Amino acid sequence: MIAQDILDESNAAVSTDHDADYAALGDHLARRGIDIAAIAGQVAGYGVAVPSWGVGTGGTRFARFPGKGEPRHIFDKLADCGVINQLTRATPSVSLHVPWDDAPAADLLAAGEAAGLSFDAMNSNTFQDQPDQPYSYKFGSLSHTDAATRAQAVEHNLHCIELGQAIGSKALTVWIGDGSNFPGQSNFTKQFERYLASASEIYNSLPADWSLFTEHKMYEPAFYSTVVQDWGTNLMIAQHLGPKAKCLVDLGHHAPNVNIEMIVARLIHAGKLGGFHFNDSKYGDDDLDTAAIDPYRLFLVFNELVEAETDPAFDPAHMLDQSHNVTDPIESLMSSAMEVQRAYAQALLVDRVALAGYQESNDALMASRTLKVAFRTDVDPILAEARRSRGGAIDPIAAYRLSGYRARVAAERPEVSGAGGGIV
Ligand SMILES: [Mn+2]
Repeated sequence: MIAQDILDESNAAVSTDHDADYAALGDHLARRGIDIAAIAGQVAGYGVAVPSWGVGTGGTRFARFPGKGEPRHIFDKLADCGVINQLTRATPSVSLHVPWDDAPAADLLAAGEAAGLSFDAMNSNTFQDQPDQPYSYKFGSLSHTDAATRAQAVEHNLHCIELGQAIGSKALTVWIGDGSNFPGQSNFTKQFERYLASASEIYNSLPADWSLFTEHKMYEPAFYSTVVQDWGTNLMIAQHLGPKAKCLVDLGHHAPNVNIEMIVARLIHAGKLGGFHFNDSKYGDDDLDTAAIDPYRLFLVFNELVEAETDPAFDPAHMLDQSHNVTDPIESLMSSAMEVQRAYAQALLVDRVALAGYQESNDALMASRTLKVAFRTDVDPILAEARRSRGGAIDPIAAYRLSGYRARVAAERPEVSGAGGGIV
């Protein structure tokens, strides 16, 4: 973790400016009838889970260029995730990926507590083969033509549930790489029916207070078809399985220009929005940092979420899911968590009474402008105040750089070979 005196020093350097900016924004929002303290309180209570795999350097199918001080195992990853939450106070939980993060539950619990973190959704992995695994997933897992391979994939998911129960998780996220690369390679209907039968076995083993999130993705690693290719198939799965099954929306798993905020609205209507994997993209599943390219789209997604928040039972899971190839992963994850909070804060500023009026009277221009007024508000002082009020950093990136954390862990953690490709 970062030493308290470093954090204090970092905050002291910018606290006078921050106080002035927060007061000025407070005056501005008061003229719009908005209480800045109430917004800051809501933002402070809003968290997004960090993926354990996000703190390692990612890669492409061409190459991976490891950074300094790469985490060696789940305990290093939890330490890094602890720093992210210490400075941002926006990431109170970690989402584990099994078997990458497999470890005794007692050890995970102790390390989580030391880092000040709880455990979010468990992620199973049947998209790559593990050492000593009897059957290969080369031609699929939950939808494989071979019953023994499907049973092995189901069994792995049950193990994830078992480990998750022991560490306080309440959800299982299932994403499969199953699909096909050639027209005719797979019988679409039979393949989907095999998937549903396998998913039902997992669903039937879910604890009563757990959720099952299924995640769609239009392509990759299969490039002609995937079994769970879009939100329509995902919704069919959730409806087939039952009330504990819901759809996970990964922002990068759609075709370019797809109206994701509208998909969000439709899934909310169906009571099947399970949660999000936040990231950004330009061409496909690029796994770029959240809001790096299109912050307005992220805002529009949150506009739908804030609209739905009036239902107290509405509680989707929020997680970052991105790949860091050219940045320090800790800095990218802190920055992305802040971008998620920014979109949430901006969506809270939307004048919903005015918006509803413009919608009713078909005033398209003023309806659009109402959203833009909220989106264009610089909410940085609100985010900073939310962090500071909970013991975090006014400027997390500056505090992190001041701390020398990366150099310190690089001295403890051996250099990793850069050979080989592969997404991490
Ligand atoms: Mn994802």
